[in-house]
Amino acid sequence: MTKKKANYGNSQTNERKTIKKLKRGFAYKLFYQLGVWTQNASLNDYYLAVSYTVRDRMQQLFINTIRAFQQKDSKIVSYLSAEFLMGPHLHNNLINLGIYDQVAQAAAESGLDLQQIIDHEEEPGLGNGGLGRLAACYLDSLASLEIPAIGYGIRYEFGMFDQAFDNGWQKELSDRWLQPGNPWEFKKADMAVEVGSGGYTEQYKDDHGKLRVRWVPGKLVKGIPYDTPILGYRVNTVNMLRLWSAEAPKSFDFAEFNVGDYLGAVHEKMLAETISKVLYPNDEQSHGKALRLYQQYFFVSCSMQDMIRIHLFQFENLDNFSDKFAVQLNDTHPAIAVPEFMRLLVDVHHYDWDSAWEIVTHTFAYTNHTLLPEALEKWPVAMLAGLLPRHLEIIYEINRRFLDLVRLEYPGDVDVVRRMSIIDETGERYVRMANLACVGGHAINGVAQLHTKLLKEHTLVDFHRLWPDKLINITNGVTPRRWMVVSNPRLSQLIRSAIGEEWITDLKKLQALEPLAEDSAFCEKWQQIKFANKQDICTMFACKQGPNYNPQALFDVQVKRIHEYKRQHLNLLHIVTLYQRLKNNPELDIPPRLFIFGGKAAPSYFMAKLIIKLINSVAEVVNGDPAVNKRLQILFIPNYNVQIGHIVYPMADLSEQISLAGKEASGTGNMKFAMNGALTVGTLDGANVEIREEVGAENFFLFGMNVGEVEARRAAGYNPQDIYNENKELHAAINLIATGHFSHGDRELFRPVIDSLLKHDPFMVLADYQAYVDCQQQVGEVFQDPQRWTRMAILNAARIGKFSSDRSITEYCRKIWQVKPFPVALTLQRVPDGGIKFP
Ligand code: B1H
Repeated sequence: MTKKKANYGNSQTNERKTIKKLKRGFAYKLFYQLGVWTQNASLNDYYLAVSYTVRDRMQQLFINTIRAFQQKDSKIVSYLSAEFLMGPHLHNNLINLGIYDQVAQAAAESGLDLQQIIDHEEEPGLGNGGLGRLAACYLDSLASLEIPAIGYGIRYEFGMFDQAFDNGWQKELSDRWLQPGNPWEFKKADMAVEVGSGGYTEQYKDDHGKLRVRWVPGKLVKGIPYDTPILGYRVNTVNMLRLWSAEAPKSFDFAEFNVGDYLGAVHEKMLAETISKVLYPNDEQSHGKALRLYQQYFFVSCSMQDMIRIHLFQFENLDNFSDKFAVQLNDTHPAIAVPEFMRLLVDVHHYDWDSAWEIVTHTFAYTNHTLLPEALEKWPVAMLAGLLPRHLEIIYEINRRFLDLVRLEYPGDVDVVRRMSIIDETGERYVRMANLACVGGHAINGVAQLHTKLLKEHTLVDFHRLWPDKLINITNGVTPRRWMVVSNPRLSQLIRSAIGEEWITDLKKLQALEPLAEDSAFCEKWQQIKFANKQDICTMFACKQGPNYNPQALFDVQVKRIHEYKRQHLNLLHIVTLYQRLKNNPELDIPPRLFIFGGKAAPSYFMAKLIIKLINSVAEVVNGDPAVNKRLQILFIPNYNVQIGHIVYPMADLSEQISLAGKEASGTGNMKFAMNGALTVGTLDGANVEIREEVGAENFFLFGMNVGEVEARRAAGYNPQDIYNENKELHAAINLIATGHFSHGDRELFRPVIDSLLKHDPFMVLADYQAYVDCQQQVGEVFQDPQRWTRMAILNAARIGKFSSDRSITEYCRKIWQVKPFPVALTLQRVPDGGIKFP
């Protein structure tokens, strides 16, 4: 298919011209926009100058896409998410625009190093982990598939904290991502909207004498949109990420000022701005935090008002709203959108309840991302009553009508009514956000086959019984643009030279690599690339205690949030086991291994922080012990984020996906590793199940209990102490930690970890220990046969096509959103030299 595309320098004859223009662009931006000249310019100035120059080249596409949104026959996907973990923009935009080489050349001719400039970018870390990163991958795929889409979220002034280590303990530092200036966003001050809080509701008669309800908020804040263009890969579509920032409304502080309370007004202003100040750094629910609830309401209200404005720009009323917008709720964090849209329709636009409900339920769909009961959101009724009194009334009315339906369906069954109610009345009363989201939308989806199955059987079993077609599966995916082309240029180039470029937008095409797994010349190149990627990381991080890291070693990597269910401590028990084996038998024939960890712990999660300290403590002893440190080393990379992910996935040999079966909804790191030719050691959890199906059981290191076995084991009365007593190596490994070998003799330091494992072991680390250690033995043996290992690695990459986010988004479009690609025609040209005539 040939499309008319914006042509920035991808034809030979234009090449020199483009480079010249780029060079002029850098100088121009430096001089006019940043107000500096080369002698005084800092690296940040150069970064900004280059980024502004690149951004200019996206503008024509961006403005044309926004005009396309305004066409009546285009349907827009609105992705509502409290998190967007975008990662750095510059490199990605260069790749998607197709001007990387020209910009690198122009930079070099200007005396600049493009790589250094790319590395300088402070990434927008507006997410905790998988959920936020998934939103970012989906925005990339939506644009690349030419689906009109807006990502709506919060412009946190402080994103995810920066992690440092202080004597092995995690220290949190504030993330000042906006300080160097953000060249990618456009502030749209005149598109601000107002959002209320508190106050009361009242009845009144409208002009026709009809009795209505309205909310009289006690306070108002202003939401200011900041728009970031989201470029598709080599297409004309440039979608929009619209993030809301909170400010005090002018009228408000003037009112205070007039009565003389200037400081009071400033204080109010500060309070208003607190709303979008900081991302909550938990990968679970932040129980009972009113500010968190208000953050959710704030961005949801701004976004719904924004969509209504866009809609009314084209249509007379909101009757056909759900033909124009498909609104996806990324977990329950934006679920307050359901009562908010009802309020806007009924109270503000004067729809009757039933018509409004029809519009609402045709508009929303909800993605569930977790089975962990502690992560299911619920808000105290009392808190809602104070903050959002009208919404609480609306929730009650939604619930009343819904429970009538439940009673009709299951006459006399009071238990089912109690379970399905949006209000939890078992103790203190709560609003259950998952129930609200299930009732308020037309589709619910899980994020991997196993996850969806468990939702149907457990977490959402009643909803599935009531509406058997509503709950569906859409397995997660990740974008190959960022996770291969941007982050692994060496491998991408090899694949390109072997099978062309189509795989970048059609990942199943990687299948063409399969026969090359038998081609020794190709395998050798593959190995060289992995080796070069590994060397990079050895150069980047010097070992503090022992010899430098060895690029020949097996790079065994676990990067993800630190959480007991993800079982970093199982990995650690294996390390301690190998350490003991080597101490007892220096002749042991095992390949050298470098264990790499990365990940942050929620600041209030004591056990996760202690596990970080434990890993760092074991690292100190192992790396510093000349008896083992040629064959065993540990590297905990601090501050794991998207940027570090770019380095980590391409150099991994082994991907650790070892959560207890039934706990990880999907996982997405597992996909990124396999794409880059790492083999997985993993349980039958989340998307591991499907990855194994795709790559073949013989190319996947499986261990541990499956969900059924976990349940049976627990039902039979799980006692971790028995395993500890019976398993000699495990016993010794635990004792080594407990007796202070890794804590300078301190037997108390790690006692909470040991106690948890021996007394409760909620994530059954001990039950899976032996299977894991045995499986790792097999991993080591296969690694000692490089030909075999490489073949398996190539087959992993060749068969990973299913896990492209393009496939996920295509499914969302077809099964939930009912939207089709809407290619953007370049009707608006770039600003002509002679200027433009204003209307
Ligand atoms: C996932 C979250 C999450 N599931 C609450 N749930 C949060 C919940 O700030 N909060 O309150 C933040 C995040 N994140 C992850 O979603 C799953 O654990 C992964 O398995 C999954 O791959 C990812 C994307 O679907």
